[in-house]
Amino acid sequence: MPGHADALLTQLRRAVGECNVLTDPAAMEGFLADWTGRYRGQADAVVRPRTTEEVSRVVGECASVGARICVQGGNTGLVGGSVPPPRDDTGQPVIVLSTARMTDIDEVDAVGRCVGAQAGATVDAIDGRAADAGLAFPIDLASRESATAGGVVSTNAGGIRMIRRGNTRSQVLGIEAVLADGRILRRWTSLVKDNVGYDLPALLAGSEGTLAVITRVLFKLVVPPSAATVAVAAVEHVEDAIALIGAASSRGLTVEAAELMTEAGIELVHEHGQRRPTATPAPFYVLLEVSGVGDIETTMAELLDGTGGLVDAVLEPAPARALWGARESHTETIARSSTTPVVKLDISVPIRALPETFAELAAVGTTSDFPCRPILFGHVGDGNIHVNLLDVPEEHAGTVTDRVFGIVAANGGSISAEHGIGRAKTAWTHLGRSDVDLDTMRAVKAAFDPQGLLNPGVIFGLPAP
Ligand code: 2HG
Ligand code: ZN
Repeated sequence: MPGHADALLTQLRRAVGECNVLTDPAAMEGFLADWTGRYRGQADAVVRPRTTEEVSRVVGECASVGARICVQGGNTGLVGGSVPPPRDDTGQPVIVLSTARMTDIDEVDAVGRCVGAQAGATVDAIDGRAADAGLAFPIDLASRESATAGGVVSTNAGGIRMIRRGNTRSQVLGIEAVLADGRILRRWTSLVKDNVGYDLPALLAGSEGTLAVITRVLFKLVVPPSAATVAVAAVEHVEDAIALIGAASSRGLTVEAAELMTEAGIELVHEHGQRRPTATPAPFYVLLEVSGVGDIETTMAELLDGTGGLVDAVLEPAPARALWGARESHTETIARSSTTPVVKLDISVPIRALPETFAELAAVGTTSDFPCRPILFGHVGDGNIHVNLLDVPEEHAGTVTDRVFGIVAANGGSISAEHGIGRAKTAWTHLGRSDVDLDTMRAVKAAFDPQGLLNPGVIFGLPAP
């Protein structure tokens, strides 16, 4: 570590306290590797501020010596965006700025239907606070107990309620963030109409820690549905699942969630202790959570009766945790079942292209020159499929990713639906954005972070050595 890094550490200890600057390799270990085990980086220290002011001091000290900062929330992102780069050719110190101690959640504003939370507050904790006030947090995802406010905003996470409520960006009313020079940017208003200039909170949402360090977020809250029911239909074709979702909307039901799974995924989670959703297996399973007025169970049962390709079905009042459990345990079970780090791709295509794309993606396992087990599942109502490829030999990870993204691009889709680009997909951004678009994004990055200190390598890749 260069000499000026020692001076930096001294300043960081002054800013956040001795015990919140970790330099011991064993203590830092968990902050340097991501949840998937695929991405691992190096850092000189892990710094754990408690307040926005401390973050400001940390970032200011780093800026003064050109130190790089990797921002980390729950570290359960799936694209390597929350761990430092594997190498640093600049010779500058690298720190991980963990928001783990920034967990405060404000009192709910029940009239304005919003709540402020520090970046490290988990989705689950924010939802709990909202529930105490008779409201709900409109963002929900399987990793709710680890995903943080800062993490879901900086990745513009989608999740299981996106079909109903929109993405995370659209739930953000206000934001507080520390800029790359240490100044604090605060847009904090519960006004839903406020058109004074650029929408900077919307820009920071989805910027993956490359533009500023998000420290606090003012989120919208919603009124939860008074009654909801969960159906799982085991069907022959992807088309049948899509038709059922459309039919539910047409009958006046509100679709709260719509998730697709395959027999391969259900069989796997069943082997690991989950209940099979239906007694009879089928190639596909669609989980539909609907709300509405009147007898929604009868309406849903009628819709299931009329569903083409239906093999079996089950209906339970929400929250129907066992039905959701089969869906939500996919990620962890897949991670435990692969002999190599799972190649995790998160794509979306127009709904009309889903059946064809799904078939092409499922065939990647059999058309590859090496054995590989695809398990596909995801937020079918949003056209979003999580392509998980198990047992891919590490040296073939790039080739198989190329193949999947080629299929997605040919079907008019996106190579990153909701997980972001991180470090994982920097080589493929040209498939989703033109040169002009990418140049404009680089210009925005340069305006916010002229020294390139924040999450170097994320979204844009590292400069060639
Ligand atoms: C989900 O929808 C997450 O459960 C994770 O986005 C997806 O593991 C995955 O590929
Ligand atoms: Zn997802």
